[in-house]
Amino acid sequence: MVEDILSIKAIAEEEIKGANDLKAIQSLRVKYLGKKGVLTDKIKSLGSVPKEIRPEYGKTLNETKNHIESILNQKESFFKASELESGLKANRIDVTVPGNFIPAGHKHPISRVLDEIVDVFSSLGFVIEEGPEIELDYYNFEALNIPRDHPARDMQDTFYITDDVVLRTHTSPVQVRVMQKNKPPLRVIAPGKVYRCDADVTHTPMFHQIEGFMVDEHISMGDLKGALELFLHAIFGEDTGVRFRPSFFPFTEPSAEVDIACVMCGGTGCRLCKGSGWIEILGCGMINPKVFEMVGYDPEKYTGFAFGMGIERITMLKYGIDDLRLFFENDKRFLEQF
Ligand code: 2NM
Repeated sequence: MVEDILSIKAIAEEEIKGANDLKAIQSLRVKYLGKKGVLTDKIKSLGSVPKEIRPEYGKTLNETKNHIESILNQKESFFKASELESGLKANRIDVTVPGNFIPAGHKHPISRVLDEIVDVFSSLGFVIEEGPEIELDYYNFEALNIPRDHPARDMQDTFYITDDVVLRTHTSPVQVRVMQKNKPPLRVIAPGKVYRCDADVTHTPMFHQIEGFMVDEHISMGDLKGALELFLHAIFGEDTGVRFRPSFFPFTEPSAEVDIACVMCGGTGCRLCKGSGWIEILGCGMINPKVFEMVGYDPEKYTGFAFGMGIERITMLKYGIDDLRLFFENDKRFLEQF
């Protein structure tokens, strides 16, 4: 009987020796040590072994079981280690290979400056409003006190879609729409694309504008000056000279144009400022009472200031860009500098 066990042991050793992968080891483990395994069966039937040989038989059985278990474990850990090693070899990572280059985009300089302008006015409590680029003649002109015979209405300047519909020539119609819908007090900026039938070295048919206005009781020209001086100092530097000159717009009265000290010569006179030392930067004024009447505000009760500027122009002056066309060519060598 003991011989039976020893021959099982010999066969098992032979089979384990011949196993050449993890799977084979696993099925041999089941065959000998599993629930219904060869050695397990023998252990279960230990009770029916004659008493006289039972101690020796049991001892041999137990030693054989431990021995088989131990050589199975040995071989299993050998296969596991070599499997891990070949896996590592196959999936080796070469950390010296250069990474994949993901080209990051750039904010267009126009967007950058627009964001900066919006930040300054936001800090003064202004909110952003937007409106349609295809606009009714009424909002673009009529409600802004620009009569039918005004030069700004010439076919040369305005893209007409029909007699009553135009591509907006400024963002003022946004302000009119806001006033029509809301009561003062109001502080609003309206950024966006505007269109003029004009194209040469210094004009493109589409450009960007930002206009703003503030309406309440007792708003004065002093409020206008304070807000615009703060704004220009924030964009061009605290030491930049600022001056207001009388001007004319149909939608404001009085109206002014605002100059900053020349960004190139600082005021001594050069090619950029044509010797004057000053650069025109924006238009502004106190909103014309006729505009208030048009939107249903009482001009005796409310006053307000408004202003407008071209973003391309501000961007050119701020960054020393001398050619408008650079904004529209999308040459990465240009855009990457901002
Ligand atoms: C400018 C200059 C002066 C302006 C006026 C208005 C409105 F709708 F409130 F009347 N919005 N924008 C304005 C005033 C715009 O641009 C050079």
